Parts: sequence; structure tokens; C-alpha cells
Amino acid sequence: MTHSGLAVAVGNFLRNPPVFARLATVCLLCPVLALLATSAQAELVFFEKNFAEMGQVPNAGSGICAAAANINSLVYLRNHFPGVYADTNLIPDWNEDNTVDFSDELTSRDKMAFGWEHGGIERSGIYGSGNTGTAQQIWEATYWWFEDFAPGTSVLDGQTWSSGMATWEGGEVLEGTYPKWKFLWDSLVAQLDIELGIVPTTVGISHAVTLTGLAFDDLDGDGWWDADEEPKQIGFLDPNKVSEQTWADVTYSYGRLEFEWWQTGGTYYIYRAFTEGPALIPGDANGDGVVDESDAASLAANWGLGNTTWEMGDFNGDHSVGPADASILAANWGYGSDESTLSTVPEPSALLLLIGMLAGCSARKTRR
Ligand SMILES: [Ca+2]
Ligand SMILES: [Ca+2]
Ligand SMILES: [Ca+2]
Ligand SMILES: [Ca+2]
Repeated sequence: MTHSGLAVAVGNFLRNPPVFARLATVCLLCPVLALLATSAQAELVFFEKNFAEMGQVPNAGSGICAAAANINSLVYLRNHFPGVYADTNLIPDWNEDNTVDFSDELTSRDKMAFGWEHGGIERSGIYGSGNTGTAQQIWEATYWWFEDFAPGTSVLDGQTWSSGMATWEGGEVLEGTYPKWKFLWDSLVAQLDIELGIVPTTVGISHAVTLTGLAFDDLDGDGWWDADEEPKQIGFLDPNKVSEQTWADVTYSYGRLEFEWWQTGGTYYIYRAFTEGPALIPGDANGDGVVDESDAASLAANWGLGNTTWEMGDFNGDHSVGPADASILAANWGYGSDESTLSTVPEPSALLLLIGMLAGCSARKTRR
């Protein structure tokens, strides 16, 4: 603006101050609006499992929620990792009609609840033989279910506000604590089954649900929960309302994750989180039991990215995809393939060369 232009502008302001004042107000607001837009981006971000892959087994009148929550989890595992579980009896064909369908899932729920027989051994289930659904009884029923119906396929883990877990069958892996958000997050992004036990903070009966999602305040907008970001909600499949995912606001109190349970309106805290998932073969991104081109494609597609999962090619669990993961893939190349198909897939050295070329490409891209 020239001096004469400035003089005209000042003159205009003096003649017509309200117009200039309005302009000034708008300009002053601009940074505020920009700030609002920024904070609006740091909204709730939802990270969810595919709800359609979950089971839909309801609770029964006798109150066998933990059994229903378990089976709804196991149906998810079977649907999500068919390469691992298709040849197992994770959900057995109880009525022997050569199909595994909803009626078998319902029977599984009742067996999980009241016990089953396998190889001449009686298992008591979560509520059978005088059991009352304690954390130990839920854990051990789950443990024996995997031993009997899908042996050697899976890894079980958990956090629970219990004691003496070292004496539980397979319980030495458990950590004695109220379940932490980070544990739930890590389990969720790994696509594990996660069953939660909840207890009212006042009086009432405990309940069990299957975790399906987490929502948090994503400050940096990367779609990924970071340690400085506030947990906001949990999503779960409730055996008392199986048709839809239920969401609840969470708060931390006394080191416990708490939320209001829709059915009673009371405040509940999470006292246990048990997880189950496939013991995946290193390099097997899609969990089909074979380490081959499709796994290499996942790795290549996500090369150099952060916030990555196993399915994206992060095999060493550092949540980024890079040379360490490529080495793991190469070391297991061809695992699970037939001899005949093995000859048609590239040699590990060729694979590393390919990945190296991809890495070179993405490095050039990021510099540009
Ligand atoms: Ca059947
Ligand atoms: Ca984030
Ligand atoms: Ca694979
Ligand atoms: Ca990695």
C-alpha cells in the first residue's frame, strides 16, 4: 500500500469506522477459527474390529455371559484367521451334520458354560461342577478349550486383578493388575480376541463382554493411539445385546478403567482382560499359514510407514515396517508351502533385492 493509499484508507476509516471495524474483527477471528479447526480435527478416533466377524451368541437366562462372550470371541478368530483355524475344531461340529453353524455356536456356549468331555476327560466349564465363574475358572475353561479343540494354534494372555495365577493352568503368563488401556490397545491392533470381566463399583453382579473397539482423542491426527492421548470410549459386544456394538465413555479411577453399563446405568470397572490369538508364523502377514508373495505384498505396500500392525508387515512389533521385518519375512520364506509351489516363488535373496528396490523408491519419494 502506498502512502497515498494508506491516507485514503485512513480517510475511509474516519468517514466509515463501522466497516473497517467489522473487517478488523473478521481478521482477528481468523486465527481463532484456524485454532478451532485444528482442535476439531483432534476428535474421537475409533479403532474397531470388523463387527461382522464376531459371533452373535446371546446370554442365556441362567446367566452364562462369560461363556457367551468367549464363544463370540472364538467365532471372530475362526472368521478372521481362517488359515489358522479352518482345520481345527475351535467351534466343533457338535451335531455332526458336517457344517459348523449357529446351532454349533450355541452348543459351544453351553459346553463352555457347563462342561464338555474330550478324549475321555471331563472338563468342568465356567459354571459346571460347582464352579461360579471366577476369573480362574473362566481362564482355565478357555485354556482347556484351546487344548482340546485347537491345540498348538494359539497364544493366551491377560491382565487380571487376581492373585495366585502362577498356580492356574497356563496362568503363569497372566499379569496381576487391573487391565490397562495400553494392553487393550496392543491386543486390539493385533486383532486378538479380548474378553473383559466387569464388576459394579457398588453392589450387583459381575458381567462379561467382548471388546470390539477403542476410541481416543487423537491429538496428532494419525489415527493411532499414542501414550499422551486420552482414552475416551470402549466398544464391545455384549451377550445381553448381541445385535449391535455398544459404546461407553471410559474414565480412570483408582487405576481401573470404568464405564457406565447400559443395562443397569451403574458404574462398572474392568477387572480382567483375557486375550487369545493365533501363534502366527513370523512373516505370515495375512495369517493363512503360508509365508509367500501376498505377505511380501503387504510388507511392500506399507514399507517405511509407522503405526503399522502385523497384518501390514510389522513382524517385530515395533509398529513400523522396515528392513528388520523384511529379514523376518525372508528367513521364513516359503514356510507352509507345498514343495511343488515352493519352486514357483522367488528365492529369499531375490525377495530382499525386490524389497530393497522398493525401499529405495520410497526413500526417494519422501525426500522430494
Ligand atoms: Ca453342525
Ligand atoms: Ca495419535
Ligand atoms: Ca500368508
Ligand atoms: Ca517392524
